[in-house]
Amino acid sequence: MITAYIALGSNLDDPLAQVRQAMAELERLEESALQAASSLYRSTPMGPADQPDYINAVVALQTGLAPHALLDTLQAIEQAHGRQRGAQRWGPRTLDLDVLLYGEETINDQRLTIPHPGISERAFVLFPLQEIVAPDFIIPGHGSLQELLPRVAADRPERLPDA
Ligand code: A4P
Ligand code: MG
Repeated sequence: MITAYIALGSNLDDPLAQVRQAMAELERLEESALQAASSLYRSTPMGPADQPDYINAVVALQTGLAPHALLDTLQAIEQAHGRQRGAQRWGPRTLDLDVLLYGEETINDQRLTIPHPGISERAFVLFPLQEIVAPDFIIPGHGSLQELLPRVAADRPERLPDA
């Protein structure tokens, strides 16, 4: 089993419910066990500003699924949430599930880039991640979380109270 970190994001059709339900679905994922889940966060959109705020979270998943099988499964969940892939880069979406990390593996092929290319610059990823990893956590190729967090502190997302 490998520990994979998954980022969840939604800004359409009741984003809080989308993310909560997606977490419940990740809990039931085949060959996998949910190890930890962050709080939910509200964040301002990265990309086009004329879209609703996002709800974001990060989970740690122990999984026996290979990276591409994991991506297939995550994309099936996105589809079940009515995800429509629009033409606009970084446009609004009902549910986005990104593989942030897959153990210590580095992958660069047509379908997968791991670590996720945006991981080290996104406050809406780093703050939730901080909640569920050890203080000395290293993102392979990017450095320690403690080093990265201050650089995105200006964009700190709002942590929502536990439901
Ligand atoms: N792909 C490659 N690597 C990965 C990976 N590590 N995890 C490929 C998941 N997918 C990966 O993804 C496009 C293709 O990326 C997939 O087919 C897969 O093979 P997509 O989900 O269809 O499109 P996307 O998510 O719109 O693309 P992109 O550019 O990855 O968008 P991002 O980076 O996910 O950004 N603002 C806030 N505040 N919070 C957000 O969560 N999210 C986005 C989307 C924009 N602004 C945001 C947020
Ligand atoms: Mg995506």
